[in-house]
Amino acid sequence: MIPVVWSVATKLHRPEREVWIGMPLDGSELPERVTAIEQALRAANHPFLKAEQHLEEALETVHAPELVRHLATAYDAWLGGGFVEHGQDRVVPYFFPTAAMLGPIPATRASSVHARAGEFCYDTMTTVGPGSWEAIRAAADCALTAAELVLDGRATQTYALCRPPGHHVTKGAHGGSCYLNNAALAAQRLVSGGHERVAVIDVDAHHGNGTAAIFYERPDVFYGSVHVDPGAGWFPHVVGHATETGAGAGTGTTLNVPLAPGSGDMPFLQGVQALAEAAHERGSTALVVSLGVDAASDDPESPLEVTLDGYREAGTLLLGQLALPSVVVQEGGYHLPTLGALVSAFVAG
Ligand code: SP5
Ligand code: ZN
Repeated sequence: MIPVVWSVATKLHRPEREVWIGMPLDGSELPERVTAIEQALRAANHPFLKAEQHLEEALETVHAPELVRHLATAYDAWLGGGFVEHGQDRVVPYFFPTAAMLGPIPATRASSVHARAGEFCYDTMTTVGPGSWEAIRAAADCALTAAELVLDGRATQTYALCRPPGHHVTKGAHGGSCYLNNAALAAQRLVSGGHERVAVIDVDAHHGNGTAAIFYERPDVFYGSVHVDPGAGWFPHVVGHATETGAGAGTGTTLNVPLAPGSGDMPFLQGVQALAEAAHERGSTALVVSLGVDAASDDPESPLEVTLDGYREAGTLLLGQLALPSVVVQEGGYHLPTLGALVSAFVAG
């Protein structure tokens, strides 16, 4: 059995639409995801613990204060800006001040929220609405509490039922249905709690570009990910390649295993095994698993075709065989009928 850290507030974020190539599509990262996972883990008799609230400063161990402030205030600013009257009831950026746009000119922060949103959010899918901030905070609280349970010795392995997910969030920008980087917060908490070498292993179908960027130049936190090849046209499109291995003091502490669409269990599990070996070889004393189950064959957001048994075996490799003090952080997984069983199979493994 594994203690499950959760918060009912994670359901308050309701992204009813995500704007993709300019079209408002139905949201995929829904509150019902929490209910589905909760039901499966309760049925399997895992004990449930409520997340403890943390101060906003705890979020700044990983994130720029400006991103935290933006997320905390954007929806109220949107309400005050008249955009609901224009027909948009969620914060959606329309303007992106990219490095290429600015060139050498020092930019100021945009005074209006509809322009400012594009400085902090790098896509149009990841909207902010009523209740989003409460859920974002609650997800971070789940990850931090789960890490603290491990640090206190109250559990050796914990599962944080985080929602919204987090692995696409960098120090200063969010996207990919993510707002704050729950896994990076857990890893940093394990470091500050005394673990000199922490490994983050990411089995979500997508490359966790946010976690990768946060730790890219850090020698103390290894980031390893198995994911659908971004070069084959999949989010996050421009990073997540095997050639990215860290830089500076973090040279050699990043390992990406991109997979071809449709590749199934075998390459996925070989990738997980390679990541577990790398984490072991560098003397990691604690593990964070970014558990996305969107690599599953019935998931609408990825083409990886991993089975339920594949996820169970991945759990055996990472929690059973690597057997480090571990915090499992929920990331993606969008097929509600099988979501709970996939998460349950991983932790059972
Ligand atoms: C945490 C996580 O799994 N984030 C996933 C982010 C990737 N989302 C990309 C969505 C691309 C558009 N999806 C619309 C599908 C239309 N058929
Ligand atoms: Zn994903």
